[in-house]
Amino acid sequence: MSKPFYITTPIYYPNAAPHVGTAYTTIICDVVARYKRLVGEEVRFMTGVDEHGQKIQEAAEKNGFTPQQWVDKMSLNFTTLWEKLNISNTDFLRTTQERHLKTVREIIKKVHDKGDIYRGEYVGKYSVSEETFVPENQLVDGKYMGKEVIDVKETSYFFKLSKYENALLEHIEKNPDFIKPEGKKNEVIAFIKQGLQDLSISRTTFDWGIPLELEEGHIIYVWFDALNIYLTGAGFSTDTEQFDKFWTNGIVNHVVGKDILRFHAIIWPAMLMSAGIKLPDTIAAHGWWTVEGEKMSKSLGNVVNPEEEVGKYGLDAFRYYLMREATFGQDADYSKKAMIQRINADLANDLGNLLNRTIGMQKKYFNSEVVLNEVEESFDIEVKELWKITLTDLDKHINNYQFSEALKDIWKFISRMNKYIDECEPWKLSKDESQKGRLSTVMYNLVDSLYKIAVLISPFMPETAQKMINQLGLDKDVTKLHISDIKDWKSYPAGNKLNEAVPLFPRIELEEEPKKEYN
Ligand code: MET
Repeated sequence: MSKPFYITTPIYYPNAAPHVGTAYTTIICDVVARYKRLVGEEVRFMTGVDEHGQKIQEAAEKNGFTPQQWVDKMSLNFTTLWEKLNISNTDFLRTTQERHLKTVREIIKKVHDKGDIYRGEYVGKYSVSEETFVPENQLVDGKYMGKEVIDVKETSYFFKLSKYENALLEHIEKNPDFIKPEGKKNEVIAFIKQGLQDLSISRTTFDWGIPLELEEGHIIYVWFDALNIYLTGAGFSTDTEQFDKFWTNGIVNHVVGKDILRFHAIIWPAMLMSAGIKLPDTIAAHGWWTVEGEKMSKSLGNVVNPEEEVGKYGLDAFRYYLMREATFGQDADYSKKAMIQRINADLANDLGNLLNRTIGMQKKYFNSEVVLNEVEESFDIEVKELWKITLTDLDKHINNYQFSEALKDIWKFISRMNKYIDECEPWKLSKDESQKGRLSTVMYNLVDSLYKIAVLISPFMPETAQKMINQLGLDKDVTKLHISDIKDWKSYPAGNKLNEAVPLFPRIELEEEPKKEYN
């Protein structure tokens, strides 16, 4: 029996609307969650928002709201977007929820009881936009990640992060899946080896946060509050049985952007070690999106709005593009031209045509009825072999967060089936009465392969998969299928009838690039 699976997105700061990067992280988790359900695992999938801290308080004030009003309003941008993007999360958490406050209080108590919290003074720089304390050596021209920093001098409680240096290195070394991909893992190791400083975990110069019970006037540093949300989401403060099932005895995966990997791969595991709680199994860090070759930024006005993109290209094309275009862990470029090329070549052409041609021929030759005779030829053996490989490799790819590779392999199979049509030439077979058996075999194989393809793409493109299942005349809910339904050849019920073909993805004409004028 496989273990229960728990996957999390970071909790996003709700002070800005979600952009393509936020959508990407969440879609990654959705694809993995859907895939895990498909292979029969019990899945919890949480996302949410990070509502405390100086950044939120300042934004609220600037906009004339109280912090609570502000986050109540802004967090709706996330819940509505996730619905539009067909995200199958099982929970949506906010750090202002009572169940989370309970978790944080309990964790602080455990860490304090362990002797890992002490009182001191923080003197140094702080980046409000990143909500992080910044050591002098990380400043470039007095700025951190291109943004202003402020001077902070305040009494503060500290967490003994430095104490966990060796334990962290040892854990990373012993658990090769702990940080993915490899390159990012090496960066974390190098960072720890430079030496870790204790972490300031309380602030006193503003009040939008969870009070630290150790001393009046201190609120908990936003990251020391927010990271605990992963425990809250597994039921830490509300449902011990569920927590044991999904956290202690399950598989826990956190997906994060590369900019917040250090918080997750250093601070978070150290907190858990201190509190005596099992560490997550995998922290997977993805890269950033540039837009048409440029850094995405508000000042450049090129921030990609996921909702608009979905309006232009359709939801599943958007999901497909993000997952296909980026090599996990590396930066990728969001470009209109590449998007249109993928839609036309991969979706309309390769996938759409395979479905259309098959349904069309089945109608013409067999009045849409899928008949099974077994008149095999060598091409059939080849495609069946490829099918087996596709299925095994897909599992490896998804477990390694290699979505682009996973899709490439599915598309290799799609292309192989398109080639199969050309090799088998059903239009010729149909002219020869003695080839009727062979013709029905060829057509059956095509239909069966489409059923399989629909199931394999369902984690990536759930709506498209459902449309395919419907056109294939199957009365099934694609989210309820199990991979074993399509594992073997001949999974399509012979004798069944196909429905009418409806194009899945209309082709998009790429407008001419506007010509540059020179004087
Ligand atoms: N709010 C943080 C961010 O968006 C993530 C916190 S995850 C515990 O960068």
